[in-house]
Amino acid sequence: MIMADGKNIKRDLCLFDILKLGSDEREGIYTHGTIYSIRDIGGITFIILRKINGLIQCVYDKKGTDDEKEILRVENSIRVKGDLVENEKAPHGVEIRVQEIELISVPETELPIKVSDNSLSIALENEIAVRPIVLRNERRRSTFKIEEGLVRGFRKYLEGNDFTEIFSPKIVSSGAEGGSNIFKLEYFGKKAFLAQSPQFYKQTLIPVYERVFEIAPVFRAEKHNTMRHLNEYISVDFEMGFIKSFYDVINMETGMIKFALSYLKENYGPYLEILKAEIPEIDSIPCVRFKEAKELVSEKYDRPIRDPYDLEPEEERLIGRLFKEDYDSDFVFVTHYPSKKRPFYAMDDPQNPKYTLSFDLLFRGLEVTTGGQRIHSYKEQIEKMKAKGLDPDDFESYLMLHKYGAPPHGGLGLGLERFTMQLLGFTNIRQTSMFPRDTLRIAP
Ligand code: AMO
Repeated sequence: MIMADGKNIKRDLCLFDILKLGSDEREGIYTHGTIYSIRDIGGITFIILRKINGLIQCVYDKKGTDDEKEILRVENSIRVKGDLVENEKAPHGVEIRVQEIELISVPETELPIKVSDNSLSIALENEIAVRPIVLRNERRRSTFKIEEGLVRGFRKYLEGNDFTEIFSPKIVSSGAEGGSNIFKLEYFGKKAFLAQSPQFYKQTLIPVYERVFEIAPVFRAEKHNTMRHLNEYISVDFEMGFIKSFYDVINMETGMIKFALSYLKENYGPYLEILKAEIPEIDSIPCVRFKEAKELVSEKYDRPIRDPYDLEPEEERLIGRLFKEDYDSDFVFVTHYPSKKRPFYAMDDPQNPKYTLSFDLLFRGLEVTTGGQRIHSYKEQIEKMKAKGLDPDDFESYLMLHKYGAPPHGGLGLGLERFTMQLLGFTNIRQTSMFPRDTLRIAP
């Protein structure tokens, strides 16, 4: 009988192992990978292998047999034995002089596009249809490694600040964010929805854990295809209790972003280099009130204020530009959004209830986060629901939070794909969603 003991998980040398080999360990090494590209120069074959964390060059003195022709094909998985030698022109400054090649697996057919092309000249629409293979391209692979790095950075920071990680249901009985962008489900004869956010659950867990976070998919039935909307995206949510004001949430987010960006720089250097990503330096982030931000932009760029209750995409861009020009900041917190446009759980500003104790974070001119302080008093919450035309009976389980007591609390939701898109200087959110869901697509 086979008994799994969790011990036999060794593999051939990975790229990082290879780069660490001492001068006396470089002969007769074994490694495996998939052939990314092949170049033939004067009878010598240069094979670039795609490995777990990057590319490595293998040099093969071709003998030209039919067997070898079979082995040396793009996307074949192979295992090589050879000596590691230095070559400053090769990726990472080393190459493997191959002695033996073992063929492990062959594709059924050739790739429809050359995935090793750096520029990958293919329109985004067409690219998404063949994402499963385009992801094999180093630039695409790096994009999603960086996204992973961001998530690891956010998670590490929140764990370090005593947040408990939660996993809330995505099939829910009521919408948390209001509006019509909610997917309806048929659930064993009952009305159900796909969660627009983990809002109710993260608040519910405040009296339990005081600080919670979740990084998970959420669903929005956006009916239009835009550069910044997906129908399913990854929301980085946190919620914290015993806050003195929503600036505690703003400060926590500033700390989280600073940490995640340094974590990226420290641990994801090769991927950032491949994409020539410019990581912003942050010391502190300016905060400006919604109304003032609108007026500043209107004055500086001579633009009429059209919608007093929300920011138009162009206004967001201009606020971003203004804070870059005047404060050299890639980020700006816009605070005190009008109550009219904020959900029913947002706490109104006692100084002026037309506005809320809430904020958005703009990164290079695009909203990447919404957050704020929540209502924790039962009576206040019921009143605000009614004022917004909602029936408190539809929110019975959520209202247990208020009914049975909760400390002042607040939190936020950050759109992961939007954040990555801005960080990498992309122009379409589909570039940072591995398998995007929009009105046109549920596959791949
Ligand atoms: P909100 O609805 O503003 O707030 O969403 C929070 C953040 O999620 C991102 N986002 C999106 N990303 C891609 N596609 C979409 N369709 C999409 N919609 C939103 C944005 C946005 O800033 N519960 C609150 C958060 C909170 O207050 O804790 C919420 O979900 O980056």
